[in-house]
Amino acid sequence: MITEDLYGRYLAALLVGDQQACAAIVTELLNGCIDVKTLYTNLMQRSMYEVGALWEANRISVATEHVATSVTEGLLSLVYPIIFARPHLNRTAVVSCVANEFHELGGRMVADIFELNGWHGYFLGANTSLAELLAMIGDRRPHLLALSMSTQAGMHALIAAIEAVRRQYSELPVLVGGQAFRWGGGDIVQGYPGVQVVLSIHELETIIRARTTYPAS
Ligand code: B12
Repeated sequence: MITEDLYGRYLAALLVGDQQACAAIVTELLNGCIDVKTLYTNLMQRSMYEVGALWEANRISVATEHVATSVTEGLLSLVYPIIFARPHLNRTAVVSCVANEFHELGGRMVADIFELNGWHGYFLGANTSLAELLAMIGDRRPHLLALSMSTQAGMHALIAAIEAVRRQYSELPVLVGGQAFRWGGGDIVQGYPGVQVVLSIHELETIIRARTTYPAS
């Protein structure tokens, strides 16, 4: 369980870039069998949002924010033994940020949630060009496409991606999410057929499970 005290200790360690202290806290939570979605949202996402607010208020430097991001990215590897142990069920998702979107932590977590649920979650990372995205879809023929957007400045690129995907892969369901939608814009993309705005990885997991065929036991 993530108590306020534990969260406070984690944030303090993150802000000074003490990855050993952060790793010890994450390991303790994983040993206590914390749900990965809870770990991602209530510890990592929450602390990175707080890092962003501190940076915006000029209370920490850009360098401190970069270190916190780098430490958080490294901590995801502690979850991978759990992810790698999950059997795969022959379902595939392509997960990507659109062109000019450099925030990649959320997208990586989304790919992990697919993997945790037995899907192959291919994460293309930050700033993926539309041509590369379309080529990967053609290559992997995913059952779902998930696009992540953190700033509303990315809306043009997102719309361009949705329109191109709709033209070339008319049946491919597209999920879009990320904190850009906290500030609106969901109605714009929701108007496209087969496109759904998904606001959290908890909601995402419900969608994944509804689209998974489990082997008879
Ligand atoms: C780290 C960071 C950066 C790093 C990113 C590095 C990296 N490797 O990712 C760098 C330095 C590149 C960066 C750059 C910029 N940033 Co920045 N950044 C952040 C920061 C501090 C943390 C981002 C993060 O990792 N969050 C944690 C993740 C886990 O949360 P998340 O992305 O929301 O993802 C979760 C959910 O949204 C969901 N999710 C995400 N995607 C999807 C997709 C689907 C399909 C689903 C279902 C769910 C889902 O799942 C995740 C887990 O729950 C945020 C602060 C914040 N509030 O997040 C600012 C923030 C996002 N940045 C901001 C800004 C302004 C910028 C810059 C414009 C700054 C500048 N002047 O250059 C540039 C833009 C660059 C670009 N073109 O993309 C603003 C955006 C404000 C706005 N209204 O748009 C923020 C909010 C900071 C702030 N408070 O002002 N940034």
